[in-house]
Amino acid sequence: MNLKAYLRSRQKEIDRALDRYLPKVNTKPATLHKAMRYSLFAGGKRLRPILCLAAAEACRGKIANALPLACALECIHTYSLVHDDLPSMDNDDFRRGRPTCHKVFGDGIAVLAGDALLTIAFEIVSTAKPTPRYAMSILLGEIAVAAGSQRLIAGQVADLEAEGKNVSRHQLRYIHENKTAAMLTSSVRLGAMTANADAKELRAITNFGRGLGLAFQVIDDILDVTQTSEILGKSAGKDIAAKKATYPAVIGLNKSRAEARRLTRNAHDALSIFGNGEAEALHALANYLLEREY
Ligand code: GRG
Repeated sequence: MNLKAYLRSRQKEIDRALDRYLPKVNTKPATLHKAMRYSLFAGGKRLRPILCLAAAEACRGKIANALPLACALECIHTYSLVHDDLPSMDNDDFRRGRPTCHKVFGDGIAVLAGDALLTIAFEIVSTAKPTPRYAMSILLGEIAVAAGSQRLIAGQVADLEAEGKNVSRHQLRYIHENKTAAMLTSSVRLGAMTANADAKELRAITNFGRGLGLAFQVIDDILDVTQTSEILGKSAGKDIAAKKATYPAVIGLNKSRAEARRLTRNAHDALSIFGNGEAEALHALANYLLEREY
């Protein structure tokens, strides 16, 4: 498949849908809506929504039915980046190739833009079409748990508390599984749910998401030490500067690369139940994430 064209077309589709879901810039309070849109349309890769749509496709679902979940995932992801960049957290000036939300709108509006992006995600989910196996309560529960105090936020807490400390490989895995892999796993699970996946398909998609989600963060850690800020669109080398718990810091660069390859192989293997090219896009996305440069 032509992955470049596939990614471009999916990104456009997701951007159009996000534009429909978000209040316009001049809607009162205009500063808030401007700030939400500034961060949401800053040029993110749209990985979580694209994975959600690809999982729906693998389970023979309709893209239109997965789009609300895909957009909700991107809103939550963007909120987490806006808050992560705040001076009280990672204190970053640069994200998605431009100044961070708080640098442009101030800390107060950036906090509120993050809050509003998180909240609107649930409003968007409420417009989704449930399927016979997955009621609205299941869809809402899935995304709330992934973004909640025992997953995304738990990972962020553990990450903050690990700064400057020697962490074990076990603790590092806990951080990555929660801070990064949980949302990526839920992205593919939600896509599968909108396609009314059966238990076997959902299990396969979940295992794919876990492998890919962990591999994604190992690669992110590697890129932080091997790439420039210009290519990443965010400040490179921050992990070392902030004494962050990362794979290269704990097991070294070569072993980290081998671990990313091993986890990606596991992700591919999990898809073996799908036939007739159904999971072609998921396979291609896993390879792309392993080879990516930013
Ligand atoms: C504030 C609750 C809260 C959580 C923050 C997202 C996050 C957790 C921290 C940001 C730093 C970091 C390394 C997060 C891990 C996830 C990750 C690699 C995010 C970047 O995702 P990409 O590469 O970004 O998909 P784009 O900009 O392309 O969407």
